[in-house]
Amino acid sequence: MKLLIAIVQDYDANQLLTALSEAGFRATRIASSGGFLRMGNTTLLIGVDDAVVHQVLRIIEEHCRQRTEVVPPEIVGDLHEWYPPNLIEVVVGGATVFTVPVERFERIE
Ligand code: 2BA
Repeated sequence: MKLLIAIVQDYDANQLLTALSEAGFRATRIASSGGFLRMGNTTLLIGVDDAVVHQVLRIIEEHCRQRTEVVPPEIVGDLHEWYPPNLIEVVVGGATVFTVPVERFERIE
């Protein structure tokens, strides 16, 4: 079994969760924020059998896309001196996914 830790943009999270659920995968949604932009994003914990990891990755690819975000001036600090405020951009996403081996999994009923 693997635990997929997927960090996605908030814009994509609902559609992605719907698609995962429709495909029969369980997921846990955690509200998170990026360490660089300090903007909200969504972290999904998805526990799946090894054989279907690629299916989950494909669903993530289908529902998460790259976007350009403006870096808030207060975040860039000294860069202010070289760039006009509000014009520093970074490309974010589609998704950052960690695939972690699961030693043990139990659902207590
Ligand atoms: P943030 O940390 O807010 O980063 C947002 C975007 O800013 C990144 O997009 C990247 O394009 C840029 N960026 C991040 N750190 C940077 C730096 N030190 N210098 C220049 N640009 C930088 P993504 O790479 O697509 O990452 C999207 C979000 O995924 C991140 O939000 C963070 O929450 C998470 N993430 C990405 N890589 C990670 C990692 N190695 N470990 C943990 N979380 C990660």
